[in-house]
Amino acid sequence: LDISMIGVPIDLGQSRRGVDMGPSAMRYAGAVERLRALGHQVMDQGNIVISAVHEKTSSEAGLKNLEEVTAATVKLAEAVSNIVADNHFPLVLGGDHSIAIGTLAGLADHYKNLGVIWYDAHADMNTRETSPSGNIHGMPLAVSMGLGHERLVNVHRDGVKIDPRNVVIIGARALDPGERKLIKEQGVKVFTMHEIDRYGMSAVIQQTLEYFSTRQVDGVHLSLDLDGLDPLYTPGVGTPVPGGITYRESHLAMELLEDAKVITSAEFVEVNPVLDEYNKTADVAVALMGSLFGEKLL
Ligand code: DIR
Ligand code: MN
Ligand code: MN
Ligand code: MN
Repeated sequence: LDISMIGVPIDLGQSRRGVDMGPSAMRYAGAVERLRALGHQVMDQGNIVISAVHEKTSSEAGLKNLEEVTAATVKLAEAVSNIVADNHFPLVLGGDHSIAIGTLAGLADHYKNLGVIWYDAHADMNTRETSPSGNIHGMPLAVSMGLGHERLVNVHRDGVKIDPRNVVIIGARALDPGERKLIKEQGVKVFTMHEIDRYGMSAVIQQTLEYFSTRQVDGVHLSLDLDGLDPLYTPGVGTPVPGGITYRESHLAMELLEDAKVITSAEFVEVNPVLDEYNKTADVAVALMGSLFGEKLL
């Protein structure tokens, strides 16, 4: 593959500082070298420039740092769209999960029926009205479905970027009341920890792939929030939730996705080295990239 890597050093979509260092942490953990060792061409495009300073950010009721997050996602959407136009694989390094608004907006230029795997402890389907926190990283999936503040919904191009019925959430275990309601209303498919425990990750991925095939998707984006894993394995995240996906289940998921050759873009988000134990979370992120891009033991 021709992989174009782009970092988005932003922590303004949530309330804990340090996740803006996620791209550095994953590069330091050897992301580029790991993928090159698998025979891929990797072009590291560096980071999107985030000009905001914390002392001077905007305030809008219920939407923290709306201006700055919007500006960053507009830039990212442009970059991602250009990467796909060049027939390269976009690999986005976060940054908090608000950046997915930009990634999905850029992808929407090229995919008309994109499938999305949202690997996360959370659904990220809040709106200003339902959000308990005002943190935009809890909103990107709703925004991409056209639900939320118009500034966010209209990033890069106006309106809806993805069809809710093309979205599969894996690993959910912390949902807000408004998110539960929206998941049902919008027809989003969710494999909570219950289904992962009950049927196993292998069956969950197989059902995901079968579902995408009935949906006739024209690509699949993997949006992987490191808090989808149990904090035992990825402690360096801002909103850890116990009872999560294991290290081994996560590798299996990546391996099965690689075997199926369906993933057309990916992002790894919420790595916060300030909260981490010796870069453990970035190491896991990069190891998962290895599996996703074809690493095999034998
Ligand atoms: C919570 C937390 N649902 C919120 N969301 C997180 O603030 O909207 N998403 N942590 O990754
Ligand atoms: Mn090229
Ligand atoms: Mn998330
Ligand atoms: Mn999360």
